[in-house]
Amino acid sequence: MIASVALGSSLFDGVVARHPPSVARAITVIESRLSGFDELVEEIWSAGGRARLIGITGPPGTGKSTLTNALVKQLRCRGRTIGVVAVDPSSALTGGAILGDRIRMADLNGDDGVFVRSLSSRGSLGGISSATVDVAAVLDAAGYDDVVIETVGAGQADVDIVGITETVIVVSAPGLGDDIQMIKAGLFELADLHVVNKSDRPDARRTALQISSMLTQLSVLAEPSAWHPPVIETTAPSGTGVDALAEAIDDHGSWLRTEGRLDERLRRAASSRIRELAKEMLISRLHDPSLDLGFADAVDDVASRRTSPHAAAARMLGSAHTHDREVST
Ligand SMILES: Nc1nc2c(ncn2[C@@H]2O[C@H](COP(=O)(O)OP(=O)(O)OP(=O)(O)O)[C@@H](O)[C@H]2O)c(=O)[nH]1
Ligand SMILES: [Mg+2]
Repeated sequence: MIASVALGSSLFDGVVARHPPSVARAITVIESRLSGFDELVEEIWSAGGRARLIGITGPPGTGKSTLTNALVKQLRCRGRTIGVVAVDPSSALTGGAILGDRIRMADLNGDDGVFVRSLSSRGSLGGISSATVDVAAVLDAAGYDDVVIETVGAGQADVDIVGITETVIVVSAPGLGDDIQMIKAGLFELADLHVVNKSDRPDARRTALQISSMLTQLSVLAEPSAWHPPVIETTAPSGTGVDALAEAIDDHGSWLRTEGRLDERLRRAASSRIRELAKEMLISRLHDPSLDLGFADAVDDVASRRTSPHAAAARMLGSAHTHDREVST
């Protein structure tokens, strides 16, 4: 116990000193819930809150990783330090995509103002969205000015991650169906900034115009002081348009602050995080064989129609709750 506290403290000192091995180790401790986790996570949380969290999402293959790379370089030129969390959705399928991301990120290697961490969709306790948020919190505590989180726009995980970021960039690219994919995934309305990447392709302008016209339609319904998401065209490999993207991120940040909207975002982030973690904890308790929640009895009662599944589930939650109180006192 004492050793794990000491481990947590010294590790934390390393994190706030932005010592890369300590940052990497802290991420592992948090991701895998290793010894020292509880103390570390408290320290990390109280030290954080200064970084600008930027989310980059969008349908697969639109160029998010390439754009992240270009944006990081652009932000570095502006004198900012950056932590990157890249969630690789396809690694579970191909095993090779992470390597692809690493290669593209390779030109950032050797710069101690940049720290890149890839997470695969599997292998993280508590799920990918939870791991991503925790990694972002470590990078924030480590004092990186910006923390860029790249996820694929395909599911709830993205919505959760979007919920914690200050500025959400939704990346699309020209090509049949990309805009439809974005709408299907519920990403369109989440965007603070729209990027149409691959603007070197001939149909890029048309995609940008489509997005602009959808935004114009939506803006009719918006409140007068609402933020109007700009549409920025980029070519990520050459960095074309990425300076305009960096400007737009600044503009959105200024808008949040002058309009007093930042607090609203922080509260939204806090509530989504607490709900998510409470759900995780509840689920892990329900599956914990060392807790006697009366599951076997409940199965008997429900199967023989003595109890409805509703009442049985409620009873189990009740006992999970009681048990929790016993443990904590
Ligand atoms: N022509 C062109 N190709 C691009 C551009 N940006 C990225 N690409 C290419 O598009 C492909 C996908 O790029 P990624 O950056 O991996 O896209 P992604 O959105 O991160 O992909 P996932 O993470 O798998 O969803 C790669 O072959 C890139 O080289 C661009 O601006 N123009
Ligand atoms: Mg990618």
